[in-house]
Amino acid sequence: MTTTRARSVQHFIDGAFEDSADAQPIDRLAPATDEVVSIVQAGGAPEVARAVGAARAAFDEGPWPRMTGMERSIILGRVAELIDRDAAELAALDAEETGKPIRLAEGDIAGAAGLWRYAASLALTMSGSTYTSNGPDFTGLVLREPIGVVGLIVPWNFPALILSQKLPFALAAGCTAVVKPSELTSSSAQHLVRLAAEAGVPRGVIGMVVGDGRAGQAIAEADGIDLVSFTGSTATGRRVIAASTGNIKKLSLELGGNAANVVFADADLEDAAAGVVFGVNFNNGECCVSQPRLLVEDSIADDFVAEVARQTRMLRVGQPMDRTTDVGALIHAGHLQKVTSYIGGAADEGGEVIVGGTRVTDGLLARGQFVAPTVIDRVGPESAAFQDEIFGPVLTVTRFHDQDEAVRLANGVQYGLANSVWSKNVDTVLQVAKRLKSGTVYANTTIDAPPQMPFGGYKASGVGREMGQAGFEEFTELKSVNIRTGKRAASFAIRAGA
Ligand code: TXE
Repeated sequence: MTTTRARSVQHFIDGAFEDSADAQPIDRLAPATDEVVSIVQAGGAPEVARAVGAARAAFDEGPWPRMTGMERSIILGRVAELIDRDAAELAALDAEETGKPIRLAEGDIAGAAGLWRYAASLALTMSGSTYTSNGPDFTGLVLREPIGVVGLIVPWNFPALILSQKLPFALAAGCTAVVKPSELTSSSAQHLVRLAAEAGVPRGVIGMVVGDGRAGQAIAEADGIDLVSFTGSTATGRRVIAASTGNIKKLSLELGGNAANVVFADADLEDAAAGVVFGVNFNNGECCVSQPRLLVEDSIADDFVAEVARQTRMLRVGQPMDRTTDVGALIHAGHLQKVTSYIGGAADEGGEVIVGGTRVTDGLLARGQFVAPTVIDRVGPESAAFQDEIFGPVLTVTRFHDQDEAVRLANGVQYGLANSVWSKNVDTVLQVAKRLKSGTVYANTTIDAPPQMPFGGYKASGVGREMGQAGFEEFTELKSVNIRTGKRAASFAIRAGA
């Protein structure tokens, strides 16, 4: 059903918003109501080529890479202030298009502003190093330079936030960018691009091509792009790798996850139970660091699972704009179908569904893609519900006897993005944290992402890091400049060790 208030979402190329020349736009249905809320232009190779051309010219000839870090920092800081100014509008856009609760969308926007502020500070400190150990007549400079034009492909689960994990860091380094938001959630990206222009980011520095995988594919293939930073599924990440080989692009890939919450008997169990319930239901479970696998020491398992089940029953499934909602609508009908089929599959394999397990269809919720927060006890490690990224509010419970078994279970999936360990014994916490194969380990806490901590995955969860100093440096190249002073020695003399 189309409503009269459906927004138009356009490409932003060389400083101007525009439609595609001929492709049919994409209707975006709000997942909570099934009404069309956005009409999104469907870009492809022609739009990407033009946006890349403008970004290339802005990089090769424009002012942005030539500004001082201070000048770039001031502009990025101004974007953060504009995000604060428009926070309510940005949060409403993301809540409507993702189906997530408005309180969480507000948290995303505050986090996005924080990322622009943090990146503004990095613009000031971009630096290389100097070697005085190359010999008396040599000084070795390692220069850090912006990598060039970057392609930023963003998913739907944290539209403004994940864009802000990439774009301000690239800009801080002096890069220019072509952005592609998800076709499901492009409106906040359109607003952010406007704010960047208002803050003074020069024309051509940021281009945006909206549309589906065809636009993403064209970015991954484009010879004029030097690096692609992609967040999305592991399957699409593999396509990005294959498409990127023409000009040997640098890639930074943040792919799927399937985190475990490892709870030992000596944990603060009240705290741990609240953390487990939050960790799997946060953002409707549609979160790459979501924690859908509870691994619990068998001596406390029955009582602990009962407490987790009790707290899960208290969660309120509801409309995204209702401030009392804990769990909103899933992203689209196909995804709801995928999530419920994992629940059915686990039950068929002997898992005990002790909370939820079904779609929620009370009253107006019947129009949207709502599923009850679910707990499935006694799920084996071979089950698809244990192995795959379900991406919904679905917790599986598996018991362990000792630390070795806990670590083996936690690491026994293809992903390695994040895990949590709960214990009051510092030996256990550190031993387990070191043995877990994931880019992030939370100890006695759950999902959080301070901008200064690097974030990324082991194994099939990806390559490269976002945020932190390491995330900033992804957008740079190093150049070694070895400077000789004084007269050069004989022509073919090679210094020892060179
Ligand atoms: O992701 P895609 P989908 C996982 C999660 C989810 C599953 C599928 O398990 O259920 O992936 O989601 C663009 N070349 N995550 O299909 O396809 C696409 O337009 C280049 C985890 O929505 O990976 C969008 O902008 N780009 C994840 C972006 O890729 C392409 C977040 C992500 O979409 C492309 C999202 C192509 N060939 C899903 N095809 C996380 N790590 O948080 C599509 N795209």
